[in-house]
Amino acid sequence: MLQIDQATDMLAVIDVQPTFMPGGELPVVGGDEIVPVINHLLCNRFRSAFATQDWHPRGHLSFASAHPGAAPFDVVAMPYGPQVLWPDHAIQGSLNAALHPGLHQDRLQMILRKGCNRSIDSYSAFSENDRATSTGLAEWLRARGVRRLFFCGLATDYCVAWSAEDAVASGFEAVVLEDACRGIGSPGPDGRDSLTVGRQRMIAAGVALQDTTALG
Ligand code: VGL
Ligand code: ZN
Repeated sequence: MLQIDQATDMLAVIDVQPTFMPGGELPVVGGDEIVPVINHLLCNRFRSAFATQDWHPRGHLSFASAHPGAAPFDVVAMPYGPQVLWPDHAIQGSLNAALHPGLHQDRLQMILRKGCNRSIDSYSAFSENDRATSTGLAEWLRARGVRRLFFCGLATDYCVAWSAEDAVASGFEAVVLEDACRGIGSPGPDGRDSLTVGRQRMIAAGVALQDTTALG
């Protein structure tokens, strides 16, 4: 059992947006199923929570459409390293980029928008994919006395995994609540899908993988 300490624990709700759900531009299988699970955490478990929102301008360089001849899920070399290309998604101001309308937003103390820079993707809530541009989240959390983050949302293998790894790198404890997340699971060059790779990376980084049933 994991006992929640309301003074130092916070729930991190990652990219719970229709753009990542069935019917959206970059659908994650079962992405809509986690909304009631997360609402239960927001309303009955955690007193403190924040959310992130993927928030891209049109023509964002993580979009395959911005690279002539490329297709979604191709990998290209960017100045900051390899970048998976995606269908156009999370367009600033579009209906599908809003937080899911059923999410209990009244419980959120802060909403962080990321991926606004046209030339750099930002999976992590802490820093853009160039690893150089901080979002300021670590300082915001420290100012509030947060020591441990519990992650839920989309997608397990991208924005959740990168955020949880960066949380540990920034000195926080990180727990990913896997049944409150769904993953993309895109096939990799070595035959291992991104969900397998992401879980192994998180474990190696010191992130705890748990289910919501472990919460006391
Ligand atoms: C995400 C791919 C591209 C995510 C965002 O929220 O995991 N994945 N943009
Ligand atoms: Zn994105």
